[in-house]
Amino acid sequence: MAKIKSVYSREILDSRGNPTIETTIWTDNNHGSVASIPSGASTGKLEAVELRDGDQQRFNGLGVLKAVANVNQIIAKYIIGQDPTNQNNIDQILLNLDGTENKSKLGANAILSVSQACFELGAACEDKPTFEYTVEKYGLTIPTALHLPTPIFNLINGGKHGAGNLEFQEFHIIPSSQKQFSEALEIGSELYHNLKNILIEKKAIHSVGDEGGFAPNLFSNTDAIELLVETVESSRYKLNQDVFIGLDIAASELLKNGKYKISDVKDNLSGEQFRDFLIDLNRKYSLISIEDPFDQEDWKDWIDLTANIGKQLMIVGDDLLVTNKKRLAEAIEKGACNAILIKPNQIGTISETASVIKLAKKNNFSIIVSHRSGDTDEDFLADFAVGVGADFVKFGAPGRGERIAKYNRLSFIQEYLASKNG
Ligand code: 2PG
Ligand code: MG
Repeated sequence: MAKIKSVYSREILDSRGNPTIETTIWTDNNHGSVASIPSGASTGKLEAVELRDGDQQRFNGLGVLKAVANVNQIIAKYIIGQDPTNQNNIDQILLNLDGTENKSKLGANAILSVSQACFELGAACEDKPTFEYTVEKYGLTIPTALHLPTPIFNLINGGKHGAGNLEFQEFHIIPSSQKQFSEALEIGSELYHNLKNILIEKKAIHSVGDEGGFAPNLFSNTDAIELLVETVESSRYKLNQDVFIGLDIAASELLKNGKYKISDVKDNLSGEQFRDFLIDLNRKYSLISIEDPFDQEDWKDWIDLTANIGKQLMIVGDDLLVTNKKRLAEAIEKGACNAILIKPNQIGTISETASVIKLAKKNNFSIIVSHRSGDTDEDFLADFAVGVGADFVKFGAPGRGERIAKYNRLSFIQEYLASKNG
């Protein structure tokens, strides 16, 4: 059995140019792994704590030297000597060392960097690609080249990720799940470039936002949806057959004094009025998913919307569920949504993430494994998504290196599986 010989963390930069943590772990038989941790901008209130230094003299307070020191000076000595293939044991050590409900003592960024690096190291020690190791560890699926997670491409970035005048955070193009991954990627890339040309023709801004999608200067969220419709219609694909439209409203960011404020309508909307607005949008565009349609505490409207149209499309809990088993159990009991966004850094360990996925699957929730708006060139999530049998992955636009790293890894996995099966 290989044993962990060294654990070393350092501060690196993420795709927004902000500091984040990277941890490298070696075994005594010279296997190594490196894990870096992403960071959100529209974060759920109940996410595990991302530890930042708050020292305004460095990186505007965003430094992560405390998290780095927590790994190097506190966590490392308990992890050294452990078996990297015993993930439950590793994660239990991390949970015990932290001892808080929300990982505020050591920081979820510090904890996950170790949990994830150990996980990848376990795969290396067993001489397996990480996705195969995930399958073996959690037994949640048997992947094939034909049934990889369907990519959700974020082609227009609004909200906190965009230029400022679109309130909805993400406007998605989602290829049909009938398509193989390679074809889905081709569709995403072609539509991304078509959209750019349309924006240029309209003399709209076509620079990109945090997740690689365009961040244009439009008048309303409906205008952005119309642009996606036009993009698909000008292509060789058929809307609502080859590709579908989805949204991440990130509605917790929209609520002002109990009302939802959007540029599509003059008056601020109550929860019920906003629900009717979304039902109308769905009637008009046959959406495939709406993520975070309401504020994270607005259970009533979540329940109403799911009762109304939950049979027709995915109602996805992100800020509502924060990859947290207790929140998910509450949502299941209340019938508040039917799909879950999975972000390991919302909860802080790989074991806890896997157990949330298990509960969601048991209750027939659709599983969407997701990046963060501040991310790194890390491709771990592609393997993890395949290994847990996610239905979808949300890795941003087919543009910007940190998004492409994950899509390219999926395409490698597709080829690898195809060559093995045939
Ligand atoms: C989201 C995510 C990722 P952030 O809301 O779904 O797209 O954004 O990482 O800023 O929370
Ligand atoms: Mg979201």
